[in-house]
Amino acid sequence: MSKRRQSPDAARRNFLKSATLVGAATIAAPIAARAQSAAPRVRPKALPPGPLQLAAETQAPNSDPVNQTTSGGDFMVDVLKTLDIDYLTMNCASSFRGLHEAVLNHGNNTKPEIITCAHEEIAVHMGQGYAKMEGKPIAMACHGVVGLQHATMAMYNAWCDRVPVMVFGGNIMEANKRAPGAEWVHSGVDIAAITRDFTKWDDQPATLQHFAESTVRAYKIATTPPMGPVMIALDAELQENPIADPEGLRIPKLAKVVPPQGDAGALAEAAKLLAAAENPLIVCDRVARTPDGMARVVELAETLQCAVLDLAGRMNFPSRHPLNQTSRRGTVLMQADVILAMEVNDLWGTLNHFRDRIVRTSHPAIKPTAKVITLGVRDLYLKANYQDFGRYQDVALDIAGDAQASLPALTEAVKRFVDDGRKTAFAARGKKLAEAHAQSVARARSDATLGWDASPISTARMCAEVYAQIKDEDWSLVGNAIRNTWPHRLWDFKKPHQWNGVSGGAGVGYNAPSSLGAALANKRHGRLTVTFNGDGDLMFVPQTLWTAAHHRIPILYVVHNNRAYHQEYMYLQAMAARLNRGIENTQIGTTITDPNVDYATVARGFGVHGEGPIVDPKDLAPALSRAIAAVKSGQPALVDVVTDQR
Ligand SMILES: Cc1ncc(C[n+]2csc(CCOP(=O)(O)OP(=O)(O)O)c2C)c(N)n1
Ligand SMILES: [Mg+2]
Repeated sequence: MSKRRQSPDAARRNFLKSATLVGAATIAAPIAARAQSAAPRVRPKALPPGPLQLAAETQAPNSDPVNQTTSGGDFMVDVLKTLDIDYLTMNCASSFRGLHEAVLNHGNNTKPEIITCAHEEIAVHMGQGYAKMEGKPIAMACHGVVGLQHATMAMYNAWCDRVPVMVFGGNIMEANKRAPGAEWVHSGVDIAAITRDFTKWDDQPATLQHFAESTVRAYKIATTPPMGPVMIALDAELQENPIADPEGLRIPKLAKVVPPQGDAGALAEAAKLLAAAENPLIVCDRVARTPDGMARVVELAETLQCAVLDLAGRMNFPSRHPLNQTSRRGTVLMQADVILAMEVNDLWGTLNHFRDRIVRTSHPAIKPTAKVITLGVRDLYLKANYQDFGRYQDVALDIAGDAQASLPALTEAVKRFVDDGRKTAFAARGKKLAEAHAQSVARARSDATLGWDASPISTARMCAEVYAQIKDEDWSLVGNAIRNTWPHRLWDFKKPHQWNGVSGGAGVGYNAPSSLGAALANKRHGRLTVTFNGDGDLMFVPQTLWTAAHHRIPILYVVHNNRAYHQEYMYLQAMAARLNRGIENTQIGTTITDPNVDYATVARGFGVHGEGPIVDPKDLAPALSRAIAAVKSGQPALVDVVTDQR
């Protein structure tokens, strides 16, 4: 074990040994006598404990600690430390108690530091939000079988969003080692099986050396574009037992993975098409992996002076950049003669109009002659079962390669095709686009005033009031509520950390915990994290607020409280209207009323500063101001804003 830290925890282990010997000497004594002894290991509770609890509280474990100075978990922590993993989000469980104990006492609860979550879905979603903000994964640990079952929807969101999360699930591989009861029902032959359709890779190491190699491999696979969650099943005995052969263990080195760049010839061909086009269009979705990504998209767009349609899967393009034509989506798609679609998740869905309100119909959103070029890693790793790949779209040139990594070469190639004549034409095009952009911004400002004084409060006013109070801070808007609407139309997004995309799998319950994960990353950088949180989303995972308070993670939750699963409410109304049956009944099963939820009280119950419910728009600014003051002092805060729209 050449790379292992040399027993920084020897003192603890020695203490444990001597404490245990004291305990062992008392084992034969009657319980009553032991309870009176001068220094019981743990004071029993006032209520009569059950036999197992009594044994745990009054007796020392009777075997291992006497001789055991290391655990496999210690080595596992050493492996995690080499991967620079900042946090381990988890809900505690005996199937990974070996790892848990080692993180605390061998690893000193740093790198990783434990973040306690009250649901495994929260733990994975925190990892998803963190990775997109910080550019690297954290670890998540869960109980065998049942904890993993809770984790799965969030793993699916991370998979669809192409985000790396390292998931560790406890298991007891050897049947003869399982205690009757929970240890049997929480063990499996292959616990990762239920996650395999939405992870990039998984393994169940049988030895510590195997653990080291597979964990480093898992990290490498997870962080190589297209990224995704990975899963390691952790045998309990491997974690808990002493390290048999410390000198024989070696932690492999993680080499930095260089993302794949598109073929140079293909990029040159794309450049030629783009440079010659009358109305080239850049469509970007999950392009920016690092802070550099946005600058590279800007450089290409400015070189071409062309329209950019930002699908906002990441922070790809400044919202106020004159070439940003996202608000003119229909127009720029229809005008385009060459379209460069970069890391677009659903290309067909982007290039076609689809209606499902009456009967399902579709028609193209682009000209039949438009040439579509794709650049991305989207299709380099697909799985068959879950249909997250969308309908097949014809394209003229399909370049496999990480868009961010390929952009400098593409931009250089475009520059080679630009002579003075093209430059003049490009400048004229850019000028027209800038004018159209300015008009869009003016229209957004005027649209936002519609129903300005209405109560319940309009979403436009809610967003504008929040922006008015944070715009001079180093803000970061995260989460997926109100995606790509008012904030992107009204706010000045220009820094890489000001947005981190959406859920991926549209699994509700993403917003609250992924935003907290992003806030955990932002905390280190002193940024003010804000999220608009759907009430339906918050009802899935309200206990996220406790984690925010417990770990002192500053974040402003603005609850977009339309007292409904409003999207579904609208779908149901359309369905009833289609059948001419009236919409009177459609609030049944779709609204969150009777009783109305008082989220400010819920927040306070979890130790979070709570404001609201805000019904009158004039009460909003003072409530936000108090909440933001709390956030700036390092606390989480929530403002419940009663709205009536999506
Ligand atoms: C896990 C899960 N359950 C159900 C749905 C269906 N669904 C889609 S949007 C939505 C409403 C979410 O409510 P809220 O967060 O309040 O957003 P709103 O539509 O009201 O803006 C639901 C239930 C889903 N996408 N994911
Ligand atoms: Mg709602």
